[in-house]
Amino acid sequence: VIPTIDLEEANDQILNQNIRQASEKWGCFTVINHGVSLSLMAEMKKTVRDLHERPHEMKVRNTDVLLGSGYKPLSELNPFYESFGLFDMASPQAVNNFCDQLDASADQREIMLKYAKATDDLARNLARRLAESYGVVEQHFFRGWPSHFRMNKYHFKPETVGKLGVKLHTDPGFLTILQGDEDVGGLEAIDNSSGSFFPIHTLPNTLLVNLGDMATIWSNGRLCNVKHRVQCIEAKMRITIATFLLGPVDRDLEAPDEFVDAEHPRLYKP
Ligand code: AKG
Repeated sequence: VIPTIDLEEANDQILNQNIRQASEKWGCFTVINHGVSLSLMAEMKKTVRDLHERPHEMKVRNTDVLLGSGYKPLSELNPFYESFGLFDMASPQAVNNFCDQLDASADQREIMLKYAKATDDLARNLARRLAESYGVVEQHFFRGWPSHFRMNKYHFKPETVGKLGVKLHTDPGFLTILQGDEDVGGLEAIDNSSGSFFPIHTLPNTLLVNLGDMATIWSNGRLCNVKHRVQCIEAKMRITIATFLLGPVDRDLEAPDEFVDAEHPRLYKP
């Protein structure tokens, strides 16, 4: 149901409006011709799968930079979800540090660096297009905002079918780029207009874009922070990779004046 947007659409205005409409109505959409090559996506998937095979003692070296930003092991609270976390993925030094901790090979390191840059660039490009679509003068409003990388592995088993791998939430940041799992579904989002869940399927060579809480605040309530969750629907291992463009680190986010008028009073006051 959610729109698929071709980022090679030649007319910038049409493209920006498509992004804006999908972001307002659904808070999520898939993109094609997004500039992250099919081979890089596949190599990154394989790298994440391989890094998850590392021994537990090595995985726990992926420690927090900010609270909750590092490795999340399988736990009592969530016995079938584990995830690596890399704070500030736009910094090659942070990516290299992560690779050191996990003894990544030279090839894996190169893939991580390339993929982190490509998806972070894509997230920022989409944020800039949103600003352009509303005529916001400060188009690079996200300058200096960090991005966070999450590499998820779901250990779905016959006994976990019907259970939640990730509970219902909105992403706290501005915008998320997700490389889903083409083989194993389970991601579901809420349709804002009906309140019902719908499944999000992953097609090869596509990426999913989600808008988060920061986008709703920045747009003074116009952009939808889509609610989503992951349900175990079959007993198979599932791997997904998320790039979160977060928000400002040194101040509260305020909607630019372009979003505020008599009909749209300021909703969020820092
Ligand atoms: C998240 O990391 O915020 C997710 O919702 C993960 C989605 C997925 O694994 O499909």
